Amino acid sequence: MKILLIHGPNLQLLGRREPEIYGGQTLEAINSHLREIAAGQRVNLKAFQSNSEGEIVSFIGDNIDWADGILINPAAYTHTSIAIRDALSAVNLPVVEIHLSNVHTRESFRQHSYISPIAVGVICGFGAYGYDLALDAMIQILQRSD
Ligand code: CA2
Repeated sequence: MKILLIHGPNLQLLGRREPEIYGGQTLEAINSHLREIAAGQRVNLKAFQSNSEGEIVSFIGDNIDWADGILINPAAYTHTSIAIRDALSAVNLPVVEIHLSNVHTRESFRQHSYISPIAVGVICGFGAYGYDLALDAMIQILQRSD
């Protein structure tokens, strides 16, 4: 099983700013924890972070023949990016959308997602643990489709 883990803009700051909203773990800590879980389940995980919408679109397209599924926290692009949604739709792989914070308790502009309608499911509000849940969900989804 091959799974992409995509992090959107500013998530490289995790653990260094606003821990009250996004938690105290760094992105590196989240990635290595997830890689550990993935390795134990014989899952190959490829992690990527970018602050650029175009780079995220290209990364998705470049991995069309590699990946079986996509975990993505599109960060602010969740609420703005038709380009990322179109890239995700185009590759036609199961997508799980993740948010560290519970976006539904926050500003109204965070309550619309361009990604959710094309995702299998959305996990939000559980902090870094949401990534564990998302990986677990993706493994179940891919096992069912075998
Ligand atoms: O809750 C989430 O995971 C979000 O995707 C995070 C985005 C926000 O725009 C979404 O509405 C919800 C923001 C990511 C910014 O990351 C930071 C990390 C540390 C310090 C400051 C920003």
